[in-house]
Amino acid sequence: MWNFPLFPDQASTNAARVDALFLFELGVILFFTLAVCLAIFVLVVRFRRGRIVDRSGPPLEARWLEVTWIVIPLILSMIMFAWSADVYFRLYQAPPDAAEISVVGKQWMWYLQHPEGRSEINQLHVPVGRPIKLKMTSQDVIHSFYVPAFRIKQDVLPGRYTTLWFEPSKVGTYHLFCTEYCGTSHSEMIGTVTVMEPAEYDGWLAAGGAGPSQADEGERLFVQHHCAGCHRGSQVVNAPRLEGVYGKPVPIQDGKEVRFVTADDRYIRDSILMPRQEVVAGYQPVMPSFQGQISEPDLLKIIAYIKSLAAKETGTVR
Ligand code: HEC
Ligand SMILES: [Cu+2]
Repeated sequence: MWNFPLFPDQASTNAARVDALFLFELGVILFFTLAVCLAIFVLVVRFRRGRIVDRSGPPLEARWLEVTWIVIPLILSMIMFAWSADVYFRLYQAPPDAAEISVVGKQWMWYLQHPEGRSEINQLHVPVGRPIKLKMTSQDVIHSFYVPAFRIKQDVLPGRYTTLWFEPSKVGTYHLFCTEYCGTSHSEMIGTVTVMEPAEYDGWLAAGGAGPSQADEGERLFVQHHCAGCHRGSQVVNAPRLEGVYGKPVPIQDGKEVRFVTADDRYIRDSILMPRQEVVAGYQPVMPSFQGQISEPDLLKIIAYIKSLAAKETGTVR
């Protein structure tokens, strides 16, 4: 038989929801397009020049008609609004237990790193049935991460983190595309997502060797860039300790005012690259900027390390 699929595989938990909404909207559009075309055709034929029909006394008011063309579109658009809002929230709110994978786009490839430390280029391996959250940024221009089989797509921007999540529901290999024109070899910025059985996936991770985790690599960088010299209880510089800071509100000196900012990925990234922008209340702005000295993948590792410190918030002195 012919193999001419109109839709890519439905390989994530949300794929069928996206398709159902799409088909509903397509159906509404087709119905009204056909209805309008049919009406035009009938009227053109019926009232064509030279045809003898009653053209006298056109009705000037028809309340039932006006009510119909207001109420039906109103109901239809409200259904579309509520339905797509529901799909939107499902697509953009990652469950809290999602495993976080880092993604860096650059001309012209994708670099990905798993929390366990294993990294990949233009390939992503994930276990079936587990929610995955991608934390994405770009090293140069705007890219866009697109996996049609999962029905997900998100711009990847330099200087900012965007996220995307999915739960693969079907074992297989799927296309990964960059879908934002990003220069000469944009068309080659493609890859694959391989969805595996959990046991197989664990084997795949283990096959990467028992290397350091992403957070452990971050700790090594933290020492290498002399962050530790100031941030682990220096005698010379008064710098805040970073244990437990991740995810918490931090007091920022803003002129004479103090405002609170949540220590999320964005905040930590900016603290490293633009330390003068948000200075922690009670501290001197002595931290040097690391702009241009730490690559995007390394920044993600350092953030993973600082985040891991939040987990073991025991106040242990290192
Ligand atoms: C010369 C000492 C020094 C070095 C080196 C240094 N920092 Fe800092 N850092 C500070 C000081 C002082 C502050 C508080 C004032 C401010 O916000 O700028 C700070 C603030 C921060 C904050 C915000 C902390 C909070 O409680 O909100 C983060 C995150 C941070 N540094 C990470 C790093 C990382 C990562 C490195 C290494 C790449 C590093 N720092 C290197 C002195 C330093
Ligand atoms: Cu690209």
